[in-house]
Amino acid sequence: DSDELIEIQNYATANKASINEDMFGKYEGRNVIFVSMESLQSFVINEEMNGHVVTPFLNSLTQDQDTYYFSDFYHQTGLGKTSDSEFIVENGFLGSGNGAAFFTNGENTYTSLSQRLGENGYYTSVMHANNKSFWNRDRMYQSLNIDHFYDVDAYTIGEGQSVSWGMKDIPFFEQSAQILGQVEQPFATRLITLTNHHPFELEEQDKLIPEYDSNSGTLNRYFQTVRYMDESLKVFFEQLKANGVYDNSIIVMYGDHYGISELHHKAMAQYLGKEQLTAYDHALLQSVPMFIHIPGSNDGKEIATTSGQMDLRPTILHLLGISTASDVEFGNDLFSEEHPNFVPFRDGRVVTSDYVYTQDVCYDRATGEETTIDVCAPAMERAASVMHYSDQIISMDLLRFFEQNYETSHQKE
Ligand code: GP9
Ligand code: MN
Repeated sequence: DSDELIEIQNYATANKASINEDMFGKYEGRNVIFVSMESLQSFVINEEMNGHVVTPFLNSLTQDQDTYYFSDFYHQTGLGKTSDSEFIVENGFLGSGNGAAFFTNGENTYTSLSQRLGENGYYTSVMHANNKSFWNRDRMYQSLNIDHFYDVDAYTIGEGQSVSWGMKDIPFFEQSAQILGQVEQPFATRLITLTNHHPFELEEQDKLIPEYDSNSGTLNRYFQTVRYMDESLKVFFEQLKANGVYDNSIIVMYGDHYGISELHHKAMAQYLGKEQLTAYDHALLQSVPMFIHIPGSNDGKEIATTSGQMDLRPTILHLLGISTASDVEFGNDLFSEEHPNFVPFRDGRVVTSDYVYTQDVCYDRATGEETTIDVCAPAMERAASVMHYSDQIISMDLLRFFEQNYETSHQKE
């Protein structure tokens, strides 16, 4: 046993929001389809670029009767980019502060979302048309107890179906849906898109809107590749409906991390119609869209809870009726009345419903103006604990102790 783990487990348990009784287990037995939307940020949602709608399909979901749209949701990734977002969603705590945990700690023991789903009868997988060793995924997915990785070898990339980093999103979703129509149910999977990745390149026939007109080619092309990805998501939904998987599934979609870095601040300011961007603006620009689409739920709405990728693990497990009460995780159920409206970023920044803490300054979100640091202090302290404990779990491989206890207690039952 480990004293460090006991302390962390106590902290995690003491900071867990209560469950929402009405939502817990409401969708027990449904398949879960996560879609990691490459580099997608919230600033394009329900907006136009020079008169062109950028995300028509996702915009329709923000108004959809079967979709919960989370409009103040943030990525929490660091240097590990896509892999960090996977790490956070799987584990419910932050990735490493000085590298990609997928590389540095790919052989640790984890109590992942996929593992919990597997214990509850789910067939778990990841679908991503890239080489299996990119981000050390092949090794890490074993540690996360993911049953199968549909990597590039699971796909047939025909003439004209590849651009830039690899397989285009539309054929990727078409072939993925075909596979999902055949695997045993219930399944849980994560599809990772690729086309909307820097340097944001497309072939002519896939450009559905023109480029933007700033001095940043990166931002200019970004709108086009986002528009293409949006189209691919629409195709995916159609395919899932056609093969019968749709009705018995929950589809969770989230942006993995920012696509436009602070290097492009001038062009971003132009697009947003601002003179210049401040540290406060840059923090809020880390918002990524998140949707929980539940066919037949008929309860869809916008939810403005201030939340982040860490919150997905408990939220989804609870919808399926799987308890996380004893799990070491720091996210909170997004349907809980007690959600803390708090997001720690991996670099020390903190966003709450009321405040933003960045670069040693505390801002009031009601005015966007600087305010006294005291009002940010409780959130800063909480963020420091989450960062510190996440680092400890990773660097000392602490969940190997948790897993021993968990297995013993389950054998006794
Ligand atoms: C690569 C894809 C992109 O497989 O996940 O990785 P990123 O550069 O966004 O971390
Ligand atoms: Mn990515």
